[in-house]
Amino acid sequence: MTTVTLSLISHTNVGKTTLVRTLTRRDVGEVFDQAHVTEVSEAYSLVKSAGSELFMWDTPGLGDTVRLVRRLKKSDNPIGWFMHQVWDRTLDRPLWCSQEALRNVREDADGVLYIVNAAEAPQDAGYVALELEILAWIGRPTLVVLNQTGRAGHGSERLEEEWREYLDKHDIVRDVLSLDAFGRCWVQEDVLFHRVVSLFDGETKRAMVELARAWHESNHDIFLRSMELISNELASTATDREQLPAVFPSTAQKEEAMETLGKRLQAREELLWDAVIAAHGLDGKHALEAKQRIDAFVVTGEETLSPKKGAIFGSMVSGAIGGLTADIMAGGLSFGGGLLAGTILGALGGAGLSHAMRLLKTGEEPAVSWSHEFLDGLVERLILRYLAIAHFGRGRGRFEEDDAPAGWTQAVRATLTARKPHFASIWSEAEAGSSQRIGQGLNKGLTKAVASILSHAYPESTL
Ligand SMILES: Nc1nc2c(ncn2[C@@H]2O[C@H](COP(=O)(O)OP(=O)(O)OP(=O)(O)O)[C@@H](O)[C@H]2O)c(=O)[nH]1
Ligand SMILES: [Mg+2]
Repeated sequence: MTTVTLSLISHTNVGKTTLVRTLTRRDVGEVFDQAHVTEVSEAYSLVKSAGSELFMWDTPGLGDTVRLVRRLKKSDNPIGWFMHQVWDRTLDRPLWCSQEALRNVREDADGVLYIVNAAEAPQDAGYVALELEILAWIGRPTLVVLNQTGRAGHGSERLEEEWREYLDKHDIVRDVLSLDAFGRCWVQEDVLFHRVVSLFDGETKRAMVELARAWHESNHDIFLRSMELISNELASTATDREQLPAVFPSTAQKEEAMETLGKRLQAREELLWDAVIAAHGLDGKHALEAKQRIDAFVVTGEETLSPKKGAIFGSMVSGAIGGLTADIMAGGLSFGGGLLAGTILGALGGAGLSHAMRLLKTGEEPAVSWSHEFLDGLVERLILRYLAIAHFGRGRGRFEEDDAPAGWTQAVRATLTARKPHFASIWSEAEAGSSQRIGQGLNKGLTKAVASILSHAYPESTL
C-alpha cells in the first residue's frame, strides 16, 4: 500500500478543520471561531484506490510565531532544539500546539497544505512570513490554499492577487490556490488534487495521480446522479396534465386545475431536492441548511460570474420570496410559498402567470399543462439550484451576507440559449410522449449544459 500524506498547517483559527470537514463530508473535529481549538493532530483517510490511500492530517494551529522564531534562531539546530523542548500544555499553549503541528509535518507529511485567510491583507498577517520560514526549515513541498475568500467581500479578488504576489517571493511555496471551504464547488476539489500531484515525484506522484482520479470519479458519479434526478423531475413536469371537467371550462375550473398541477410540481420538487442533497452527502442540520438556502436562493441578473470565489449564493431574499408568493396569490392561485413560488415565478422571468400554463385540446376534454416558455425557465432555475447545492461546503456556520455571491444566472442563460432548439424539440415531444421517453433526451441535454457551465466557471477542471 502506498500512502500519500498531506498535513494541513495554518495559523490558529484559519480553517484547517473546516476544510477537512468539507473534504471528508463529515463533521469531524471541533470548529469554533477562537484560537487553538484543535489540540491533537488527527489523520483522516480521504480516498483509497489501486493500492494507494490519501491521508489528510488536521493539526493544531500555529500560534505566537514571533516568540517561536526568535527562540528557534538562537539555536544551531533550530527544529531539533524546538522538538526536544518540553512545553507546558496549559501555560505555553501556543508553543505546545505549534510543536504538535510541526512534529506532524516532520514525521508524517509528504506535502503541506498551508492555509491562509485571504480576508486579511498580507501586510496585516505578520505571522505568515515567520510561519513560512518555519515550514522552509522543515522543507516539505508546500501548496498554499487561500480560504475565506467569500469573507473578504468587495475587493476580495484584489486581496487574492496581493496574496499571490506576496507568496511568490517565498521559495517553499510551490503553488497558490483559492479554495473557500464554505463556498467551494466539487470540481475545485479536483483542481486542488491536481495541484497536489505536482508537489511530488516518483512513486508518491504516481499514487497521487491515481488518487486524484478516484476522487474525481466519486464526485462525478454524484454529478451524474443529480442530473438524472433533475431530468426525471423535468420529464414529469413536461408531461404532466390536469384534465378539465368540461369542454368549455369556467375560469374557476381552470384555476383549480392549474393549482392541482402546481401542487404536484411542488411535491416533486420537495422530493427532488431531498434526493439531490442526500446524494451530496449532506444530512442532518446540513441538509436542512442546504434546503433553506435553495429555498431562499434567488440570483439577480446583474451579478457577474466569479470563478475564483466559487461562491454563488444569492443574498437572503425571504422578503422577495414573500413578494413572489403574494403575486401568485394575486393571480388567483394559492400554491403555498417558498420553493414553489421561487420556482414558478423565477421560471416565468416576469412573463406573468398566465404564460406558465396553457390549455391543451388534444383529447375529448381539454387539459392544462405547463407552457414551453415555463419549462425553459424551469430548466434555468433547476440548474441554478443544483449549483447552489454543488457549492455547499460542510462546516458552514451561520450564513453571512459576506459569504455570498457571484451570480451565475448569465452563465446559465447563455448556455441554455445556445441549446434552446434541443429543449424545444423535447417539449414538443412531451406533448404526446411519455416521461420515460423524453427523460433520456433531457438527461443528455442537461448534463452537457451543466458540464459546460462548470467548465467555463472553472477552466482548470476536467469534467
Ligand atoms: N468564510 C469562511 N470561513 C471559514 C472557512 N474556514 C473556516 N472558517 C471559519 O474560521 C473559523 C475557524 O475555523 P476552524 O476550522 O476551527 O480553524 P482551525 O484552523 O482548525 O483552528 P485551530 O484548530 O484552532 O487551529 C470558524 O469560525 C470557521 O467557521 C472558509 O473557508 N470560509
Ligand atoms: Mg482546528
